[in-house]
Amino acid sequence: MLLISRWQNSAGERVRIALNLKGISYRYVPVSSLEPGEYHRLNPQGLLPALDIGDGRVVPQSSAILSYIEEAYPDPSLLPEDPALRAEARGFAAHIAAEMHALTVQRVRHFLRDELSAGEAEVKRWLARWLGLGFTALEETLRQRKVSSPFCFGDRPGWADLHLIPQMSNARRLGHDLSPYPLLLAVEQRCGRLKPSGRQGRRRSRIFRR
Ligand SMILES: N[C@@H](CCC(=O)N[C@@H](CS)C(=O)NCC(=O)O)C(=O)O
Repeated sequence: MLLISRWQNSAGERVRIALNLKGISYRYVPVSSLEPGEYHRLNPQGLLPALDIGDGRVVPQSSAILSYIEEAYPDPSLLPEDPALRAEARGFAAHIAAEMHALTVQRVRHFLRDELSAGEAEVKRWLARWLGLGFTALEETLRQRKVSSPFCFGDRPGWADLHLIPQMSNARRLGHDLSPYPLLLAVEQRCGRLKPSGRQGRRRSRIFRR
């Protein structure tokens, strides 16, 4: 499989972490290494990442890619066994993808600045609004869990964690203060320490980091 993505692309990071958690080997192809126009031919949506799964098939959208990986390589699962917990993990992740990432991604920031003439302060307010609401909701969700666990929804990192960690790195790069979210920070710290095992471990030093 080929993961076509870009450095510091948080939707791509979700997929990379999922592949690492499942121990699936893949080749990373930086979009910058493709010929001009080639990526749009492969993925008419034009957004990163995309996963080339062979036979000329290219899957766009991290949520679709993650579902494909989970269905094609079910073991180990990225989702909790309990259907209710599964739904909670998916809801947590969807909040990140749809309500935080989609509103703060680079093309939205550029549109605000370049097309709507928003100044630095206004763009900052925009980011603070959507990231602040989002992280507050995520922190509260973890606080309200019926059973607390080292990772978002269990003893192993999975669907929710692989959405959370790249979003936290992304927010930090955008200057958002994460100190009001101790539960999220604790999950991030645990994820950051995880090392891959076996052959994969010799190639990568951490599952959640490059
Ligand atoms: N919903 C998409 C979001 C993809 C997305 O927005 N990717 C960003 C990078 S994180 C991108 O392609 N940006 C390029 C652009 O905005 O033109 C997914 O989850 O894959």
